[in-house]
Amino acid sequence: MTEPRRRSWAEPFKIKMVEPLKMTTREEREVAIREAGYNTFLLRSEDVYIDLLTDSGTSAMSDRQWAGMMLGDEAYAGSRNFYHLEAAVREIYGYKHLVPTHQGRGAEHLLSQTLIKQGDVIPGNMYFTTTRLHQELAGGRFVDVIIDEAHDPTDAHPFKGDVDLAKLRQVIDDVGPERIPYVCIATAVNMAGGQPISLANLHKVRALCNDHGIRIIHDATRVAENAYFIKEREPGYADKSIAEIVLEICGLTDGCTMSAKKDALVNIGGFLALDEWEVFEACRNLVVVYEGLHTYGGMAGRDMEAVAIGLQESVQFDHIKARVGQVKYLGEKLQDYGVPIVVPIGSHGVFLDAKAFLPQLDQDHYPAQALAAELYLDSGVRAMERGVVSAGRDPETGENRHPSLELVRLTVPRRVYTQAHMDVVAESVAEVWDNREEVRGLQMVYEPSDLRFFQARFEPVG
Ligand code: P70
Repeated sequence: MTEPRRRSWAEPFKIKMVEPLKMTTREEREVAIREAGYNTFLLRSEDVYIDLLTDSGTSAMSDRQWAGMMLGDEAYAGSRNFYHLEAAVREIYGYKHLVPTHQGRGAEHLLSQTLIKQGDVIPGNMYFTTTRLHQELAGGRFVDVIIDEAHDPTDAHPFKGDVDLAKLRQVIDDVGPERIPYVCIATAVNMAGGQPISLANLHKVRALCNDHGIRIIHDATRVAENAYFIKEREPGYADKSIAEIVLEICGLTDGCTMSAKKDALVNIGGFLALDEWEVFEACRNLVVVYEGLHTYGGMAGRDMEAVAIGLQESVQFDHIKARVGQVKYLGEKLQDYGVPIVVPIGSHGVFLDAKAFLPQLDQDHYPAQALAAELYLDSGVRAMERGVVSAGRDPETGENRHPSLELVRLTVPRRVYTQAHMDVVAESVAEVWDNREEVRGLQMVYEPSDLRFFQARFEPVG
């Protein structure tokens, strides 16, 4: 018997337009990162070689999406593209009513202001920065009910996005269902490292919420990526299509907030989708105050068309396999170098475990922030801190939150970089890994009040 020959896979597209990248010297990068206050958010993108800050709004649109941009109906009211988008959301996600917004946090804002009252509690499978802030601004308090495994970067649980039902039951018992306007369920949980929730778990969450008459609102930002992991890992789903799995997930929830800048492959856009008429109507009333008319919500007609087409593309198997496959390729390279990363490798990026990478640094010296700056210095690769800076301060005590996950996210934009770019990234991380003992910590010298990670400034300690 001969061994079956290895069969490689490649991207299911070819490249029609290119954007040249600027190369910089280490001396130039030293100046750039100092001027940016050692915060990769404050770098000029011109000074970045491979930009893995985020997968948000950074993906490459398809020729069909670009063609759709030319079909933008820029009427103030009743744009044709709105109806296309509404039809796509109904077909792919199955939610009844659509409120367009300029991006994900616009949807979070409308939903939080509509459903949350002072003193309410919103359980969720790990916080997300903007989501939690909007819950807090509306007078609510977020409570984490994700399984413990999600907080351990070394635990290889296949569904680290799962809800711990005992924790959720406890919150319901403690505060009472009337204080819980909804449970917030994210797919491909971002802050856990792009970790999926299983359908088995979501079915149980639904049953528990049904027992108490509690809604579930879904952060659908990366639902197609979650669906891919379900198809790969969850018994009984191997023969289901990504579209079928996405519909099943959405069918177990009452509505969603969506940043279309991720799964839906556009540079800007988002929406809120809801099954309940009354909640929809209340949000539709608010959208005209904060975003724009209810048939564009801050998006141009052309943007809505690109989202409608991108949603269709997001559930195509070849696309999602290559997308998640490229992240896995990078993650496995890093594992080969012995670099500590969050396992299992996530959906939209590889997350370096900065505590294990830089054990000499106390969390109050911002190891993830320091590591992201060091990586930029080495090669011009831009990553994002996802640790103590991102976690911010507790609004009640004013103290820094100390999350167990202190991570640097190497986020892979969709359809933008080649495997060769991934090789360069992996080699740069390996270089920093080899010289890790020399990396120094940082101190914060400027701290904005909200979402501080975006604009905070740092200096190296002594
Ligand atoms: C990222 C981006 C955005 C996002 C998300 C989930 C699961 C909602 C949103 C908000 C951008 C970002 C946002 C805050 C901090 C850092 C980066 N995530 N839910 O890079 O959507 O950005 O469209 O308002 O991931 O992960 P939007």
